[in-house]
Formats: sequence, structure tokens, C-alpha cells
Amino acid sequence: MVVPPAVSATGTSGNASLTLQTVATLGFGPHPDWVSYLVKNPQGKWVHSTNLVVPANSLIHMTIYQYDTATGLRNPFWGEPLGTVGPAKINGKPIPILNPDLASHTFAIPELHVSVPLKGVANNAKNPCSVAPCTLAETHNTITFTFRTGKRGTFRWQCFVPCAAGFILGFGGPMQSLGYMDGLLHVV
Ligand SMILES: [Cu+2]
Repeated sequence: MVVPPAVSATGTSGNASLTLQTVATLGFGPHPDWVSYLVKNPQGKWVHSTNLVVPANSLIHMTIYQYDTATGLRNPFWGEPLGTVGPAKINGKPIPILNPDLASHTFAIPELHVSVPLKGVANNAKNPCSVAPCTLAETHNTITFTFRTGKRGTFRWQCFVPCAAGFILGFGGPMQSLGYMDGLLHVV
């Protein structure tokens, strides 16, 4: 099995930061047309990975640049941000509950009771990003939130939007592949 490279959060034990992006089509590799997450490494380079390393017993400050359009949630439950320390925000404004139709992806760590919906960009966005890595000049929503880690361990995280275009019920392919819409959170 191919495992994407591990990418560490920046910062110190106690307070660390991670920056991710989502893109509608990755544009390279064995599945260039798959939807995907990417993560910025401590050197500032975008890496095609969902294999994240964060410190234990810490606040993890997340920034997610969301470049994809909405697919919509089947279960509106996931439209509510859960498990964050303070409010999850979109473009600087708190997200109370996201209309489930507007969700493009979610960032969810079920075992840590964390789930944050990511609002898609408009279908007619002026400057859409076609392939990764997308840049801040392209149309995006910026979602920020903080969650707390506890003990060490490895926890699965994933998206709950059926965003895998071309697969049965939208849940195949990238939705069941590490490096795309599934990931691992290593709490160390
Ligand atoms: Cu997704």
C-alpha cells in the first residue's frame, strides 16, 4: 500500500498550526482528475498528502483554503462545526451552521469529535483553480478553526461530503483513498 509522506505541523508543543487546501482536480499523479486535499509542509511547499503529524495535548490551529465547488451533504448534521475551541470561521466570520447544500468537503476527525464543514466556491467563480497547488490569487474560501489534541495516537480523518465525482454514490475513489479525501492524524 502506498502511504503519502508525513507532514508535520509548525509551531511548538502546546500550540501548532497546519495549512491545508482542497482542490477539485489534483492535476498530476495516477489520478489527475481526482478531488484532493494537500498540505503545506514546514518549508512552505504544498505536498500531496493527508498524513498529518501534530503534537499531543496541544491546540492545533487549522487554516484550510477551499477551492472546490459545492457538492452538498446528504446528512445535514455535518453542516454544524463540532469540537472546535472557539468558533470555526469562514473568511473571518463565524460559521454557525452551514447550509448542507453549500458544503464542498468536511474536515472531520470522528474519534476526536471534530468536524468542520467547508463551504464551496460558486460554480461561476471568476478565477477558479483547475489544478493543484492552487494559489491565493484563485477563488477560494478560507476556513479557520482550532481543535485540541489529547493523548498520543493515530486517528483517521476524512471528508463526509460525497464528493467523488464519477463514483457510485460519490463515495468511491478519492473518498476511500489516503492522500485524497482520507487521512491519518498522528498525535505525537
Ligand atoms: Cu470531500
